[in-house]
Amino acid sequence: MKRRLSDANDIPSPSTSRPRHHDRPDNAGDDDKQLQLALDLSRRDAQLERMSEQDQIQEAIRQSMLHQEAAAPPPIPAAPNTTSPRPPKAATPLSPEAKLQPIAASRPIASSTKIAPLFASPAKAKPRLGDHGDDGDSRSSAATADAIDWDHTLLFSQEPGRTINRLDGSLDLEYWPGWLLSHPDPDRGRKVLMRWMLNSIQWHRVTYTRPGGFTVRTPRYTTTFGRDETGAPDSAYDKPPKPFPAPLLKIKLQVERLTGASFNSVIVNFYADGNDSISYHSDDEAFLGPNPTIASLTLGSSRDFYMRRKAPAGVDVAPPTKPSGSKGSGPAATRPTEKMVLNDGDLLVMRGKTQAEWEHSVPKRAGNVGGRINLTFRRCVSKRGTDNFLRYNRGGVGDTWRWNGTKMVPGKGGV
Ligand SMILES: O=C(O)CCC(=O)C(=O)O
Repeated sequence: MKRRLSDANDIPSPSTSRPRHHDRPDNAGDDDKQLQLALDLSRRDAQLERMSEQDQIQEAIRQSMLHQEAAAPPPIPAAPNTTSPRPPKAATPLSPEAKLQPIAASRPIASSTKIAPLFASPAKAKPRLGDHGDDGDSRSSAATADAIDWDHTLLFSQEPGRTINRLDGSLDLEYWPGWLLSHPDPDRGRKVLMRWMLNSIQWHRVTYTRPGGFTVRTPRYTTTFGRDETGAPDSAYDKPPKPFPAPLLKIKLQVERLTGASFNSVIVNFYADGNDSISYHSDDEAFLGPNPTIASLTLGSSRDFYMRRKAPAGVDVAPPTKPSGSKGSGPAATRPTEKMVLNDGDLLVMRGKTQAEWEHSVPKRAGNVGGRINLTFRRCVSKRGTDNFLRYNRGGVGDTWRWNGTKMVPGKGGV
């Protein structure tokens, strides 16, 4: 099924995808070649850093999808696995129909010729990041992004991803469990990144009015960085878009290298506890272009991630009639579902027809569920989309929040 854009403003810009990371030479094994590779890689990294700066200037906020928050289901008991460090692979329950294949041919190679050890072993129990009470000590609160060790072999897994394909590409996922590694030094890796985000971001709890007049309070903390590439000035937007902060830009570049996709915006969600959620929706608005690739990175506590097809197996999903996309139809019990648990450091890429044909959600959970941050990288193709992202992730005048080292409190400030 081919989706048409229903809004003349929503013309996708030409693809700017960068070459996939696996195009680079593999480890040759002898010293000279290793040295040459290291030089090439450091040149390439320097180039990426320059691109980062340009991106910081040029990128503008993209639009967020109109999340449908109203029909949040009641909480059910939390999955037993809600703490980090993550348990080994058991975390990805796939239904029997799912085909799980290593993607050997497209395996990305991080920017080192060394094979990175997986430093995910729970050497000593550490408190969960984002869990209330965790970040109360001054050292954690003072965590700065400068402490992060960006050595690719230490921060990013070089394990191959897995493809998850259901119903002949209707659901089309690529999944890297534990992609963002736990670092041998807990003060230099993904935990610091999470602390930095908690402490540095100006969070919003957006309230908006749905057609029909009822008010929705978004059940999680959000913000958004980046913008479409239409070149519209800040003054053209409802709110000035914010550029990517440097640490998120670095993560974005790594996700782009890994996936071959190109992103210009990120939505940041903070689920403070099991009561925070996002209900079933799809990121299929016209302002994301047809068949958008969405890359979703999890930090902190594990949460269930549910997907549900918009129509029963064998029934075509109707194309959206509105630029705001489409919801599923028909009894949910007749529609195929996919249930995963997303853990600390997991990267899930949704691509192809996934947004057109499936919805996804992070349901509420009862019990002691720690904090989780989710970054979803997207590519917004119109100014209208950027305004949408701003409205639904940074809207809500006066409803701004800060992390005080222990919990979220009303307050202003931060990126
Ligand atoms: O938190 C997640 O994993 C999902 C977030 C999401 O679906 C969204 O921001 O659209």
